[in-house]
Amino acid sequence: MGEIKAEPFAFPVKHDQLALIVIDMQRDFAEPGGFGASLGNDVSRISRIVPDVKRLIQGFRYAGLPVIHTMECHRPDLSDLPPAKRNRGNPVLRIGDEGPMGRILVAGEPGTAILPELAPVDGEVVIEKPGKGAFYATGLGEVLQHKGIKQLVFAGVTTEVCVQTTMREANDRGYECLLAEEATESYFPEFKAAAIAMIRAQGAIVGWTAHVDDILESIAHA
Ligand code: TIU
Repeated sequence: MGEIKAEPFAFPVKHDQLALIVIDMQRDFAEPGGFGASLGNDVSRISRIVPDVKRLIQGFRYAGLPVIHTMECHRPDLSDLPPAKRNRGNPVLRIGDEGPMGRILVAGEPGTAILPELAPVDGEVVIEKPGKGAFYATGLGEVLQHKGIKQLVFAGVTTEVCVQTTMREANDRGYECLLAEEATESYFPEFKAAAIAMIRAQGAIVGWTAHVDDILESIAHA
Protein backbone atom coordinates (compact mmCIF):
# COMPACT_ATOMS: atom_id res chain seq x y z
CA MET A 1 0.00 0.00 0.00
CA GLY A 2 1.35 3.41 -0.97
CA GLU A 3 0.40 6.96 -0.20
CA ILE A 4 -0.62 9.92 -2.34
CA LYS A 5 0.46 13.33 -1.05
CA ALA A 6 -2.87 14.94 -0.16
CA GLU A 7 -4.75 17.18 2.24
CA PRO A 8 -5.55 17.03 5.10
CA PHE A 9 -3.05 14.12 5.22
CA ALA A 10 -1.64 11.42 2.94
CA PHE A 11 -4.21 9.28 1.07
CA PRO A 12 -3.61 5.55 1.76
CA VAL A 13 -3.93 4.32 -1.82
CA LYS A 14 -4.65 0.73 -2.85
CA HIS A 15 -4.04 0.69 -6.58
CA ASP A 16 -5.96 -2.55 -7.16
CA GLN A 17 -9.11 -0.91 -5.71
CA LEU A 18 -8.74 2.52 -7.34
CA ALA A 19 -10.74 4.09 -10.20
CA LEU A 20 -11.04 7.55 -11.74
CA ILE A 21 -14.51 9.05 -12.06
CA VAL A 22 -14.86 11.98 -14.44
CA ILE A 23 -18.03 13.91 -13.73
CA ASP A 24 -20.07 15.57 -16.50
CA MET A 25 -17.32 16.98 -18.76
CA GLN A 26 -20.06 17.69 -21.33
CA ARG A 27 -20.48 20.36 -23.98
CA ASP A 28 -23.66 21.46 -22.16
CA PHE A 29 -21.55 22.75 -19.25
CA ALA A 30 -18.56 24.05 -21.20
CA GLU A 31 -19.87 25.65 -24.41
CA PRO A 32 -22.01 28.68 -25.23
CA GLY A 33 -25.63 27.70 -25.94
CA GLY A 34 -25.63 24.82 -23.45
CA PHE A 35 -27.21 24.25 -20.05
CA GLY A 36 -24.51 26.04 -18.02
CA ALA A 37 -24.74 29.13 -20.20
CA SER A 38 -28.57 29.06 -20.09
CA LEU A 39 -28.31 29.53 -16.32
CA GLY A 40 -26.34 32.73 -16.87
CA ASN A 41 -22.87 31.31 -16.15
CA ASP A 42 -19.51 32.21 -17.70
CA VAL A 43 -18.73 28.78 -19.18
CA SER A 44 -15.19 29.64 -20.32
CA ARG A 45 -13.79 28.58 -16.93
CA ILE A 46 -14.74 24.94 -17.61
CA SER A 47 -12.65 24.45 -20.78
CA ARG A 48 -9.50 25.59 -18.98
CA ILE A 49 -9.30 22.37 -16.92
CA VAL A 50 -9.51 20.09 -19.99
CA PRO A 51 -5.69 19.58 -20.24
CA ASP A 52 -5.46 18.54 -16.56
CA VAL A 53 -8.48 16.23 -16.81
CA LYS A 54 -6.97 14.74 -19.95
CA ARG A 55 -3.61 13.94 -18.39
CA LEU A 56 -5.34 12.38 -15.40
CA ILE A 57 -7.44 10.17 -17.71
CA GLN A 58 -4.37 9.23 -19.72
CA GLY A 59 -2.44 8.35 -16.55
CA PHE A 60 -5.19 6.00 -15.41
CA ARG A 61 -5.44 4.43 -18.86
CA TYR A 62 -1.68 3.95 -19.03
CA ALA A 63 -1.67 2.33 -15.57
CA GLY A 64 -4.51 0.00 -16.62
CA LEU A 65 -6.84 1.43 -13.95
CA PRO A 66 -10.56 1.97 -14.61
CA VAL A 67 -11.85 5.28 -15.93
CA ILE A 68 -15.58 5.91 -15.44
CA HIS A 69 -17.38 8.84 -17.08
CA THR A 70 -20.69 10.36 -16.06
CA MET A 71 -23.13 12.49 -18.04
CA GLU A 72 -25.99 14.51 -16.57
CA CYS A 73 -28.86 13.90 -18.98
CA HIS A 74 -32.49 12.92 -19.29
CA ARG A 75 -34.58 10.61 -21.43
CA PRO A 76 -36.07 12.25 -24.54
CA ASP A 77 -39.58 11.90 -23.05
CA LEU A 78 -38.31 13.67 -19.87
CA SER A 79 -39.93 10.97 -17.72
CA ASP A 80 -36.88 11.09 -15.43
CA LEU A 81 -36.98 14.89 -15.07
CA PRO A 82 -38.99 15.99 -12.04
CA PRO A 83 -40.83 19.30 -12.48
CA ALA A 84 -38.87 20.55 -9.46
CA LYS A 85 -35.69 20.25 -11.56
CA ARG A 86 -37.10 21.47 -14.87
CA ASN A 87 -38.70 24.55 -13.32
CA ARG A 88 -35.79 25.55 -11.07
CA GLY A 89 -34.39 29.05 -11.50
CA ASN A 90 -35.06 31.39 -14.39
CA PRO A 91 -33.03 29.96 -17.27
CA VAL A 92 -33.11 31.20 -20.88
CA LEU A 93 -33.62 27.58 -21.95
CA ARG A 94 -34.96 24.79 -19.76
CA ILE A 95 -33.86 21.14 -19.74
CA GLY A 96 -35.52 19.48 -22.75
CA ASP A 97 -35.87 22.72 -24.75
CA GLU A 98 -34.34 22.96 -28.22
CA GLY A 99 -31.10 24.97 -28.14
CA PRO A 100 -28.28 25.62 -30.61
CA MET A 101 -26.68 22.24 -29.71
CA GLY A 102 -29.94 20.29 -29.68
CA ARG A 103 -32.24 19.65 -26.74
CA ILE A 104 -30.71 20.81 -23.45
CA LEU A 105 -29.35 17.92 -21.30
CA VAL A 106 -31.23 15.25 -23.26
CA ALA A 107 -29.46 11.93 -23.93
CA GLY A 108 -28.13 11.58 -27.48
CA GLU A 109 -28.20 15.30 -28.35
CA PRO A 110 -24.96 16.94 -29.61
CA GLY A 111 -24.73 19.32 -26.64
CA THR A 112 -25.04 16.53 -24.13
CA ALA A 113 -21.93 14.74 -25.43
CA ILE A 114 -18.69 14.56 -23.49
CA LEU A 115 -16.08 17.04 -24.80
CA PRO A 116 -14.27 15.34 -27.71
CA GLU A 117 -10.81 15.72 -26.10
CA LEU A 118 -12.06 13.71 -23.10
CA ALA A 119 -14.24 11.20 -24.93
CA PRO A 120 -14.49 7.71 -23.44
CA VAL A 121 -12.63 4.91 -25.23
CA ASP A 122 -13.83 1.34 -25.75
CA GLY A 123 -14.28 -0.52 -22.48
CA GLU A 124 -14.80 2.57 -20.30
CA VAL A 125 -18.09 2.76 -18.42
CA VAL A 126 -20.32 5.78 -19.10
CA ILE A 127 -23.01 6.44 -16.49
CA GLU A 128 -25.98 8.55 -17.60
CA LYS A 129 -27.47 10.21 -14.53
CA PRO A 130 -30.67 12.23 -14.09
CA GLY A 131 -29.54 13.80 -10.82
CA LYS A 132 -26.58 15.77 -9.55
CA GLY A 133 -25.20 12.74 -7.72
CA ALA A 134 -23.95 9.82 -9.85
CA PHE A 135 -25.30 7.10 -7.54
CA TYR A 136 -28.94 8.24 -7.61
CA ALA A 137 -31.02 6.22 -10.13
CA THR A 138 -27.97 4.72 -11.87
CA GLY A 139 -26.03 1.46 -11.90
CA LEU A 140 -22.81 3.05 -10.61
CA GLY A 141 -22.84 1.18 -7.28
CA GLU A 142 -23.13 -2.20 -9.02
CA VAL A 143 -20.39 -1.30 -11.53
CA LEU A 144 -17.97 -0.40 -8.73
CA GLN A 145 -18.84 -3.49 -6.73
CA HIS A 146 -18.35 -5.70 -9.77
CA LYS A 147 -14.91 -4.17 -10.44
CA GLY A 148 -13.86 -4.38 -6.78
CA ILE A 149 -13.40 -0.61 -6.54
CA LYS A 150 -13.28 0.95 -3.06
CA GLN A 151 -11.37 4.18 -3.70
CA LEU A 152 -12.38 6.92 -6.15
CA VAL A 153 -10.38 9.78 -7.61
CA PHE A 154 -12.74 12.57 -8.72
CA ALA A 155 -12.42 15.02 -11.60
CA GLY A 156 -14.99 17.08 -13.52
CA VAL A 157 -17.64 19.73 -13.04
CA THR A 158 -18.93 21.52 -11.19
CA THR A 159 -16.98 21.18 -7.96
CA GLU A 160 -19.73 22.23 -5.59
CA VAL A 161 -22.68 20.71 -7.47
CA CYS A 162 -22.28 17.34 -9.21
CA VAL A 163 -18.76 16.55 -8.00
CA GLN A 164 -19.41 17.31 -4.35
CA THR A 165 -22.85 15.64 -4.41
CA THR A 166 -21.34 12.46 -5.85
CA MET A 167 -18.44 12.54 -3.36
CA ARG A 168 -20.93 12.77 -0.50
CA GLU A 169 -22.99 9.90 -1.92
CA ALA A 170 -19.81 7.83 -2.32
CA ASN A 171 -18.58 8.70 1.17
CA ASP A 172 -21.83 7.46 2.72
CA ARG A 173 -21.53 4.23 0.72
CA GLY A 174 -18.10 3.49 2.16
CA TYR A 175 -15.80 4.66 -0.64
CA GLU A 176 -12.63 6.62 0.09
CA CYS A 177 -12.72 9.73 -2.08
CA LEU A 178 -9.89 11.90 -3.42
CA LEU A 179 -10.58 15.09 -5.40
CA ALA A 180 -8.03 16.17 -8.05
CA GLU A 181 -7.82 19.92 -7.47
CA GLU A 182 -6.70 21.15 -10.91
CA ALA A 183 -9.08 18.73 -12.68
CA THR A 184 -12.27 20.19 -11.24
CA GLU A 185 -13.89 23.59 -11.77
CA SER A 186 -16.86 25.71 -10.85
CA TYR A 187 -18.49 28.71 -12.51
CA PHE A 188 -17.68 30.45 -9.22
CA PRO A 189 -14.01 30.35 -8.10
CA GLU A 190 -15.02 31.05 -4.52
CA PHE A 191 -17.35 28.03 -4.54
CA LYS A 192 -14.55 25.77 -5.83
CA ALA A 193 -12.28 26.96 -3.02
CA ALA A 194 -15.05 26.54 -0.43
CA ALA A 195 -15.96 23.05 -1.68
CA ILE A 196 -12.32 21.93 -1.49
CA ALA A 197 -12.01 23.37 2.01
CA MET A 198 -15.22 21.75 3.30
CA ILE A 199 -14.50 18.34 1.72
CA ARG A 200 -11.13 17.98 3.46
CA ALA A 201 -12.06 19.74 6.73
CA GLN A 202 -12.58 17.88 9.98
CA GLY A 203 -10.04 15.18 9.10
CA ALA A 204 -11.35 14.54 5.55
CA ILE A 205 -15.02 14.46 6.53
CA VAL A 206 -16.00 13.90 2.86
CA GLY A 207 -12.62 13.06 1.37
CA TRP A 208 -9.07 14.07 0.54
CA THR A 209 -7.83 16.58 -2.05
CA ALA A 210 -4.61 16.28 -4.03
CA HIS A 211 -2.73 17.77 -6.96
CA VAL A 212 -2.91 16.02 -10.34
CA ASP A 213 0.89 15.61 -10.44
CA ASP A 214 0.92 13.78 -7.11
CA ILE A 215 -1.89 11.43 -8.20
CA LEU A 216 -0.12 10.71 -11.50
CA GLU A 217 3.18 10.10 -9.69
CA SER A 218 1.50 7.48 -7.51
CA ILE A 219 -0.32 5.59 -10.25
CA ALA A 220 2.75 5.58 -12.50
CA HIS A 221 4.10 3.03 -9.99
CA ALA A 222 0.83 1.06 -9.88
N1 TIU B 1 -22.74 18.63 -13.49
C1 TIU B 1 -23.18 19.62 -12.71
O1 TIU B 1 -22.48 20.10 -11.84
N2 TIU B 1 -24.48 20.12 -12.99
C2 TIU B 1 -24.87 21.40 -12.72
O2 TIU B 1 -26.01 21.75 -12.97
N3 TIU B 1 -23.93 22.25 -12.21
C3 TIU B 1 -24.06 23.59 -11.99
O3 TIU B 1 -23.15 24.17 -11.38
N4 TIU B 1 -25.12 24.23 -12.44
